[in-house]
Amino acid sequence: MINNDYLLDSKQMADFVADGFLRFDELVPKELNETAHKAMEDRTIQGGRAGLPFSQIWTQDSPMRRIFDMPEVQGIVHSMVGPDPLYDHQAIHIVNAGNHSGQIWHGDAIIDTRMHFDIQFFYFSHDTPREMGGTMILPGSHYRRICETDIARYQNFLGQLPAVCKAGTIMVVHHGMWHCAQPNLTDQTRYMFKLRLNPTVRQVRLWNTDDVDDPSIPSLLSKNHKWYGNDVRLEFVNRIKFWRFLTGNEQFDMGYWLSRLENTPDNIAVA
Ligand SMILES: O=C(O)CCC(=O)C(=O)O
Ligand SMILES: [Fe+2]
Repeated sequence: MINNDYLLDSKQMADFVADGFLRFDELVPKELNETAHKAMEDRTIQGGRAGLPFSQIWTQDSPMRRIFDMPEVQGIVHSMVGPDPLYDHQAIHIVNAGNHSGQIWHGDAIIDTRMHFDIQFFYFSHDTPREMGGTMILPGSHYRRICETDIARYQNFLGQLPAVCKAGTIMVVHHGMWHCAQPNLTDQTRYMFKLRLNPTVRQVRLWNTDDVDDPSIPSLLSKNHKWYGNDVRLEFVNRIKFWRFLTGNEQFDMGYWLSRLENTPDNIAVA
């Protein structure tokens, strides 16, 4: 049973709903980062078959098992995809030293319009300064469901965010997030460990909901990432729908955005 102290809170979930990601700086301790980094260099990290219970994937002594068994990481997993998620896939993403070209912008899937969502962890075992890249993400892109490289013609977006970070940083992103690897101008190989998990339970109120009625939630859900121009109202509606899905509160609105669209009276006027 997960300790409530490690679950995410409603403000963090609201940020995830608006931005499509959460970032936890220097979460993993130094010794584990070094062990994981070495295992990535030596290619000794085993994977597993897609669709198996996540708990069955790594042996107890695997550095990845040790990292993902940390109560802080378990808390993130539980809050997003529940107690017994499925393993989807993992990848050790490498950008070679002196690789001056970046990856094209993409999503990691075909068009996937589920309200239910998978999560992808990006784990950085070593310091990742800007000249080493740091996976670029586009906050707020997760509702624009694309097929893989549909967006590849774009080079840069207003508000794009490189994961420039210290060793031990973990990001968790919604499966719809647009992202791409960056050039590595250093003389060191850049590693990023990615793990995708699927839920096995309805994703409703899996986090610590003590603060679910916090007055700051509507403003957290009202962020404007600006790259979508004047379409922020569309994003409000997407977020309200997702917040309703996550909380089970079918009445939730901020302002009158979704309620207006739902106003389709059936009663016939009588004289
Ligand atoms: O290496 C990275 O930073 C991202 C890689 C990636 O997103 C991919 O290959 O799908
Ligand atoms: Fe990717």
